[in-house]
Amino acid sequence: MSTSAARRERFVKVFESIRDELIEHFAGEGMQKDAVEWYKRNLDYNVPGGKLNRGISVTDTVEILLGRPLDDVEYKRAAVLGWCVELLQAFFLVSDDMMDSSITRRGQPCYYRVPSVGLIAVNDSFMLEGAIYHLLKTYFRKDSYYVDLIELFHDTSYKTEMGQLVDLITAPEDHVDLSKFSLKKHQFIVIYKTAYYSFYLPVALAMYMCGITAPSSYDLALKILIPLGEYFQVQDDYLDCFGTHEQIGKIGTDIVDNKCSWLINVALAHASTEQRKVLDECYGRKDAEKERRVKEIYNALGLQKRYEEYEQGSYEKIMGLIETIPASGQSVEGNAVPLKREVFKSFLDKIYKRTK
Ligand code: GPP
Ligand code: MG
Ligand code: MG
Ligand code: MG
Repeated sequence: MSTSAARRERFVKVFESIRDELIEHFAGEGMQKDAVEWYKRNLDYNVPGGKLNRGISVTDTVEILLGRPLDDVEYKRAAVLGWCVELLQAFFLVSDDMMDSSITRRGQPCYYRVPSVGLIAVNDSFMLEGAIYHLLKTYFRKDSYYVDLIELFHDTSYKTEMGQLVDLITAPEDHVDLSKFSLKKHQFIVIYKTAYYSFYLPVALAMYMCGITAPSSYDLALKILIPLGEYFQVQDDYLDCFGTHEQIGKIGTDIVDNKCSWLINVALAHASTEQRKVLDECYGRKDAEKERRVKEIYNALGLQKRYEEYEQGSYEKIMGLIETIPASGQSVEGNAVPLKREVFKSFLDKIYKRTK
């Protein structure tokens, strides 16, 4: 397998051609010149600038499942699916940043904060989503699994929106009530808002493309990928507070936004009566000094160390789940190829101990 830098470069090359195809189609609808330019800026600003783990996982998984390098046509199709995941992610992030009142994303101002954009970002986010279905139709219309791909994108988006809803209503701006938080609620939120679209979606897309049809294979993938996604969002919650802006490309807002984050739940479980009082007074307030006092308590409670323990435990748990797959792969009648451990190991390796 090629190096990760080479894989990234090959994947990004495909974005340029997809973007040009989308723009060309857009212009072909008779759209005026400034609208065409607007759409191009939307795509360039919001789609390619991230870590691309989700998108590249589609091409990596197809390669692992087929057990050989992909030819140019196969690679392009797998990469189109990968870019569809990245478009979905861009759609979510543009709108999430408005809902979370975030400041920066991927080292640049959040899209809605670009002066000429503002609330037009709402429509622009819809257009990023629309591009997914346009691409699926262009590239997969004739395939037996075309409807499976569409359904998968629809079902996954719906689940993510359900998670986002609970994330938002558990964090009202005007009313802080920490007794409403729990690790159980946190788990529900992160599975729905992150795990399905970030982990199950890319692998399931690759599985459809490789001729895996048995529902039991999708169940098995889900059983491993949901805990993996949960672990990933706990990392995101941790980095929101303890990651630097240079590392994560964004400024954390979870404390000020009153979010039901992993950190506050662990802090609540270990806080003394006095510390609890400070958390009640300072969490979820638009006040930098209060935010600092919450962080002080996080430090006093040794949350960095507790996180490292969680990280270790998650890794072992997920490796254990991966090893429930036979070493030779899971072979099911009707599937064109077996489901392999390496699919999940390669995904786990991409995120284990990440700092960005
Ligand atoms: C991550 O939450 C979850 C999402 C980005 C999904 C958003 C879903 C929508 C339906 C819009 P987060 O707010 O912790 O992410 P970040 O830390 O990157 O802002
Ligand atoms: Mg959010
Ligand atoms: Mg956010
Ligand atoms: Mg976050």
